[in-house]
Amino acid sequence: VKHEEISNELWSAWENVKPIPAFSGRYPDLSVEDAYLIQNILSERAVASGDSICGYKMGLTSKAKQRDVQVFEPIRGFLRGSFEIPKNGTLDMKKRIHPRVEPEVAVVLKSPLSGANVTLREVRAAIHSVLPALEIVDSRYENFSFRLADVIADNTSAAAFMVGSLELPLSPDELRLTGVFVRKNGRIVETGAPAAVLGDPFLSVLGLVKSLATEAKRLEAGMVVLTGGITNSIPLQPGDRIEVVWPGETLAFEAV
Ligand code: 0L1
Ligand code: MG
Repeated sequence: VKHEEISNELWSAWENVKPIPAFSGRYPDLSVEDAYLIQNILSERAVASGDSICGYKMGLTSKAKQRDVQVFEPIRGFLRGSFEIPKNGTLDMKKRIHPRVEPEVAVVLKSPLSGANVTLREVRAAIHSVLPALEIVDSRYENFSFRLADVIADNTSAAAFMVGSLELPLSPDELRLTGVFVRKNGRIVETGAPAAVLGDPFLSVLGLVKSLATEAKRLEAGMVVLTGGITNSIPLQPGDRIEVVWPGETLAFEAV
């Protein structure tokens, strides 16, 4: 498979805000391994262009998201420093193809995590804080239509994210049942709780560390991890105002 060629097409789709057909149609034997190689080329290119890798994201860790896109396996992508949007900021729709927003739990690390044999206890000990977050996904594929290898190659549709500052419970039992809802233009459109994320968002971090270990990579202190969409993602149009409401903190932005 032509890794360079596919990564070039994805990079151009991103830069030119122009969707492309999924690759699995053209390359039926595109594997998950190929897809992560393509994703790595994109991350190297992002760094070469002056951006940083500030963390990672897990995708498709909830049943809601899996059903939404008909892909039934958790996947990993990288977060670029330039992806972060400030609280109460705006999302520039001219730079987006067909963006959607989803509520997530973010984890910030105080110490590195690595290795295929990492334990949940080690994950908990490495966590600095658990924070409310939202992710903007924006598939580079036409009609948000793709298969597993396509979406991995496309850096799991990663496009932007926002992280709050009010810490959520560190105790897994409490965190699981801390509710969140999403308001779009004043009306509640989705409700959920972190239990939707593999039953425990820290398991998402565990899976991420194991997945990175297959490439001899690790999570560094200070990195942000998005653990995966809790609910279905919500399509955005210019003029939409989104509020992701957690107990004690609301993350809001306006699509312009
Ligand atoms: O949870 C996620 O971030 C999913 C990423 C891939 C699927 C999508 O584009 O919604
Ligand atoms: Mg997500």
